Amino acid sequence: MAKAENSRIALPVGTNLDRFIMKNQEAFAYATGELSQLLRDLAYAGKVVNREINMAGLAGITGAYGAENVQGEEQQNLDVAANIRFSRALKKGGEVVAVISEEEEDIIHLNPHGKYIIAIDPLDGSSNIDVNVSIGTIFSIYRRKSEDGTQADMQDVLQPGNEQVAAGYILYGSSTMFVFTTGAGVNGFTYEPSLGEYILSHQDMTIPANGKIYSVNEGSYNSFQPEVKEYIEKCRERGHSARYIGSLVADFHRNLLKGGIYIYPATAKAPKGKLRLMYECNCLAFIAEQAGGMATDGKNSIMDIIPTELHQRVPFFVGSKEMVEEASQL
Ligand code: P6P
Repeated sequence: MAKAENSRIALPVGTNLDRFIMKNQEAFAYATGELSQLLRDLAYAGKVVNREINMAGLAGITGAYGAENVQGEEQQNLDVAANIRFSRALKKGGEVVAVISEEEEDIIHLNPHGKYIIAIDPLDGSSNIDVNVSIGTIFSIYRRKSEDGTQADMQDVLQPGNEQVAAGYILYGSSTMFVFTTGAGVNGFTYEPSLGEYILSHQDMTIPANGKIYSVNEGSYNSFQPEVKEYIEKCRERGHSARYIGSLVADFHRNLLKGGIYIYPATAKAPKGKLRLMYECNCLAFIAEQAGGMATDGKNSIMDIIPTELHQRVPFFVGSKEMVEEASQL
């Protein structure tokens, strides 16, 4: 179960990420040091991607790459660049036996002696890159199930969200933040570029039990199922604010801080929902639950879903516990 098997070690705001990971390492489930190194590798790749995003307009790397990913979505140059950066960092780190990525059709096999599996969306919301809207990296970490020294198999990569040992996101916004959990609460680190360090700025993040913000693309309202329409009507009657950035990590992060619900339901264009279970929904579901929130597919807990495909899509309801509960019981 992706429950807190760890004791929380409170460290002061201003602690850098390396020190935080080191001090908490003893508390990590399966504390072996490899998970610590893996988190550092992801954080490092995030620094490189952050620099490329900030320079994109000047370095001529915005815009479309000229190919589609396995989802049939037009890849942006920075999608491809981010995928390369994270894959290289994980390959070099040696802790990972395999990666599943939004940008790769099949499993990426790395070190046969690696203990961990990564599921990653290297750069979510990439259609917003050229208009300077916040975007993000989303990741999950699982322990391999198969024998050391072998190639990862589908049993390794198709694990339910409850098996995650860690999850996080990097938000490339007005400031860049690294937010993650290892099952002992959620902590947020703000990137200080002049130091090249992530600094603890949001300790033990908790999402308000209720909120007044709902995030959904109401342009698809006519194709929503009746219970989704019913919930949106309730939000409108209550005078809640509609806030939808079109970038999942940005919408999720705001709702985590202020309270609210993000919904990407089944629509006519996306009958199973648009978001991917393995490298978007499970990751944010783990963080939401660790922060006291909730995540469902509109009925059942996201992290209970037994995956059947690498790029499986699911409807996604995530955020304040009371809001997600109500929306999922209609
Ligand atoms: P729509 C971005 O493509 C994304 O995966 C999420 O970041 C975002 O919340 C959603 O899709 C936006 O999708 O259909 O509302 O444009």
